[in-house]
Amino acid sequence: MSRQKKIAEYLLDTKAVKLNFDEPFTYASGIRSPIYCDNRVLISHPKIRKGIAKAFIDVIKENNLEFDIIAGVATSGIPWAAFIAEELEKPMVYVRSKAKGHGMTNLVEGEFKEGDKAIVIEDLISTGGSSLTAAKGLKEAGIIVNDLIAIFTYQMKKTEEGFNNEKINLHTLSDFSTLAEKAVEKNYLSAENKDKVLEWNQDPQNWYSKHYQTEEIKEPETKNKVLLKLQKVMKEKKSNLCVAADLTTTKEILDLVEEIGDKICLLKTHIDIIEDFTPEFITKLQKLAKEKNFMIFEDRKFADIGNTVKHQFENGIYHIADWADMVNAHVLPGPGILEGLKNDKVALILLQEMSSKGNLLTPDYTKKAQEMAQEYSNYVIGFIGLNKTLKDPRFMLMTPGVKLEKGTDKLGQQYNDVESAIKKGTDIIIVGRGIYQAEDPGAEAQKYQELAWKTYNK
Ligand code: 5IU
Repeated sequence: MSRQKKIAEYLLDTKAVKLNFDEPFTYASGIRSPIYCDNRVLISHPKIRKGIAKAFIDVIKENNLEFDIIAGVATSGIPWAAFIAEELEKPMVYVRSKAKGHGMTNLVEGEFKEGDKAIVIEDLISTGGSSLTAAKGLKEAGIIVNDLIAIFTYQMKKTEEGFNNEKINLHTLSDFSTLAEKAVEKNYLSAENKDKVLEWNQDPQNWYSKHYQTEEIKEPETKNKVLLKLQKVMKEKKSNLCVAADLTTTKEILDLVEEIGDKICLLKTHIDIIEDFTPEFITKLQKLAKEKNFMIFEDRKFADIGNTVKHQFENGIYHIADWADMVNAHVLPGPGILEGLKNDKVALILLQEMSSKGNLLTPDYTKKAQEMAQEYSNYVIGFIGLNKTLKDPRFMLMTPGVKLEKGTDKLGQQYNDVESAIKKGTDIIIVGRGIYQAEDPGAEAQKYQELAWKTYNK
């Protein structure tokens, strides 16, 4: 068996790499993929570990690679570099793909001389970005880098280009296409799905929608009135921007709305975070909504049994059903929650996905939420989510976790930029801190509005 196949077999046997076309994996970025890779498990299997270390050494010997030191990329490349350096009785260093945030900022740990030649050892190449950053770090430290060896590569288009630009030879012990072949041999993957799986690395962003689009549903004869109004407002104002007004006093919210009201189609509220709520606030907000032509979405995320949510929706201090144009709900409790929230004036938005790290909304859950929406399409007009996996004109997709630039916050929020959010099929972007924390929220809202509308209508 070829080395590439042998290593692919190791990866499949240890489940370091899994392939699944029927139920693709969801990455933290929201990208759906038929391949999931976590090579870190390999170090726990002594025999396989030995086989992989030997394969690394074979590559070094077969290619007559010249080197003085073995450099592991932190953290996953380090054990492999250690096994190799130990076997070859050579010095080892490791290199971070980013400098430490504070204090000593050594990129390269271990001893070396300027002009030393290093072979860089890595466990996985996805785009190659972090490996190349590490290689550049070594070069900046005066180390010569001509070769990098990794266990596995996704064989993305970008990868080759990046390595060529840096003039580094990339050697890999196995790769995506060999793994797919091996997976077919081992009946982990059907032959007919193999080609579809292999298309993934060509265009990861759009792969899922290409292969999993549910059938497109024709324009319905009647639509929910709230949905019709929302679509009308969007067209009139050329805006698919929803601002999340997560401020805690009525004055701050009303001031913000004065500034951004013209730019939005929808204002999202969290009524229960307001410290000085009074019914007059609602009157003022509704007046502004009328003047500035936007709708109000109370992000209440109902999640209880029908009887309880009915009270939470209609009664209590906030009487949400009297003023919101739409509210949202989790489908976790089952259809009873939608029964409890049925209302001819206030439309429902269901959570199909969330933007927060580690959330438990699996692809299967998403599908169930969509099925429930279709069953209750008189009342449900859309989803909160990141990917348009259901194309049905009765529903709009609204995406939170959007900023001008990608990033995260300290509490698990994961931001997409405006363009990627819309490319994933969203109809409305929801922006909170990106706008209300800006120095000039009005001007900032206008930026988001223009960019989102332009991208949406491309
Ligand atoms: N929100 C999310 N992610 C979700 C859901 C709701 O961020 O998955 I469901 C809400 C939380 C907040 C707003 O009110 O959207 C995003 O605010 P920032 O843009 O400030 O992160």
